[in-house]
Amino acid sequence: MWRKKEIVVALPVNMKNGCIAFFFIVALSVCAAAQFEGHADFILTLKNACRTDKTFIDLQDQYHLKPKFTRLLHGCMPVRCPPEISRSTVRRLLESDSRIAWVEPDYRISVAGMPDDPYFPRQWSLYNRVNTGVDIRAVEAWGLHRGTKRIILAVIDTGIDYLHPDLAANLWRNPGEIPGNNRDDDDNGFIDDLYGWSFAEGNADPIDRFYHGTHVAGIIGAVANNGRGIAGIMHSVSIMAVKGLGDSGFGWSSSLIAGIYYAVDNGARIINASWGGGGRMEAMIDALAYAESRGVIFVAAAGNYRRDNDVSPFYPASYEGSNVVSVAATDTKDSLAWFSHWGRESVDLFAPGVDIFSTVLRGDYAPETGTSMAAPHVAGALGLLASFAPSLDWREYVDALYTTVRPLPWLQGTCATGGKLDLYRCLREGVPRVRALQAAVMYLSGILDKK
Ligand SMILES: [Ca+2]
Ligand SMILES: [Ca+2]
Ligand SMILES: [Ca+2]
Repeated sequence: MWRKKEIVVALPVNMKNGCIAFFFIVALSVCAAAQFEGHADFILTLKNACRTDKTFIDLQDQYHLKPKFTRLLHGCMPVRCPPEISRSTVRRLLESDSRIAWVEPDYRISVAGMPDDPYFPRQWSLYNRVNTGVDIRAVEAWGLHRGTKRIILAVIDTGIDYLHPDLAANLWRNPGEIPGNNRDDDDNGFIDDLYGWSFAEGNADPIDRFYHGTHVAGIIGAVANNGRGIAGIMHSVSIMAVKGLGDSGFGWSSSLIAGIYYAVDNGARIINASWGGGGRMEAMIDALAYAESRGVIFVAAAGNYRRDNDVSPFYPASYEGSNVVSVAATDTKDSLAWFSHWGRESVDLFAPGVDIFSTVLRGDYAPETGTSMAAPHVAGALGLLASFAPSLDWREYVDALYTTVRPLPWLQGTCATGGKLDLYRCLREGVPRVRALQAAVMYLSGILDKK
């Protein structure tokens, strides 16, 4: 868009002669001065034979349109409709006009998917302007897809502060449950379970009073582009709050196992487990096998005591099920984080886990460090992938995740894939046949639109 003001300011540098400058101002402003700022209701594209000044004027008169620019931009004519007629009516009229090839909306466009959340510059693991390559290329991935509420992702943790203003809109709400009426309206065995359930306390309130689950939830799905705080990997998602750990960050296997069954039975596609410890348990193996049988992926933190999980397993990350994804942490230099576990066979991939800025209690934000922060990067990535390509099998999501990692040659032998999450590659290259299908659908819908 050209503006008179910009031309006037620029001219003294380029023009020696005031008369010539004046001529150019007039000429350019006649070319395409703006009649109004901001969005148009529709962008009309005129057919080749009708790209004339006469058609430009005739269309305005006939439909009472206000063009954004004073002249046709080749065949393009952004317009505002008369306020007294509904836009859908005007659209129908314009679409049936034989001089117009296309009637399209004026889309809101932003700079390469960069969110407006004020702390986004601190989210180095999503987008790193200085050390490119250490991030997971989230901004590029958001150019492809940003998530949907259809995907339910369970955070089994210390609960979630579901009142946090940067999380509330992306929390799951049980659609069949009426809260506070002391009845199990959806007959799932849990009374008044709106956001999830607290298996740590045995009640319907999975509120976080520690910080940990709230921090994990923000990495996965803090509300993006709301001018507040941070952006989650999924801009839109339904996060289920399952409280299996108590208010000091500890809990019991029994609560966590119950949490897995609850998440699976209530529609979660992915579970994040940023915790571990204790011994190998058949009851947990059963719960994870049940998750697998229902197509649920279980993402677990590899551990924070600087050990080799191949030698001394860390559960649940070390369970063998192929739906169990074990995540170790890298730091801001793409090295193995100083505390992180590793395992040539038993750890699957790396994700950033040092100084990760996310949501905490009382509407606040803070940096935290641990494989607890690495796991939700991967859970969020799988959620975004499942949202982007909803018809695939869980195995295909896990395959896509593993085959698109960014190799870290200096970390070879420390995990099965030898690489770190690359969110952009995961979406772009992870599901080629879905991409082919989507391209075909877009092509066909374009043809149908024309008719
Ligand atoms: Ca219920
Ligand atoms: Ca109820
Ligand atoms: Ca935000």
